Amino acid sequence: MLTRIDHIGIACFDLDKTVEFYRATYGFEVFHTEINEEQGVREAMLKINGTSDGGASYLQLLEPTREDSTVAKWLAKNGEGVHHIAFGTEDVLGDSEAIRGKGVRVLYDQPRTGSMGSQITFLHPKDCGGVLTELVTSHPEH
Ligand code: CMX
Ligand code: CO
Repeated sequence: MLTRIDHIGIACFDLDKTVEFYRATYGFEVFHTEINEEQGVREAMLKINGTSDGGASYLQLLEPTREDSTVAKWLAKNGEGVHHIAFGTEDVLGDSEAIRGKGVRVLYDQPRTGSMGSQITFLHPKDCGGVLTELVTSHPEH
């Protein structure tokens, strides 16, 4: 069951500059940074709220690490902006399989590693009204 907004993914050309915008404008601080080579991104997670069941919500700021990454391709076409939304679930594989059964393309057969040790998959934006949609099962610590 999808129970919350896990994060909103925002693509940018310059991660440090974008982090500074969110700090100076809203007071959001960086909770975590990492490079995900498989996804081709350097990212900063800004924690917006925490909840008692461990299901926090974040902004995920994304800068491409290589020319052929999906985010680089998207930035070249669209410029900076909202790239995807992500719903949280305790069972990313089970929920994605159920959604696949409704005729929505799921991009991965098995969940892959996302931010902070989470397990993630994506739904094709063309089957979701133009919204690239990620499903996330957080690492138990987050
Ligand atoms: N939101 C909405 N539509 C999108 C999109 C996005 N983020 N990315 C691509 N599209 C649309 C394009 O506009 C295009 O539409 P048109 O045919 O009408 O022009 C269509 O989808 C195909 O786009 P494309 O540029 O040819 O891109 P690809 O098909 O090569 O890749 C996708 C699209 C969704 C398969 C790819 O972006 C993907 O695999 N995404 C999942 C992984 C990812 O995004 N990783 C980065 C984030 C990591 C994280 O969150 O941790
Ligand atoms: Co994401």
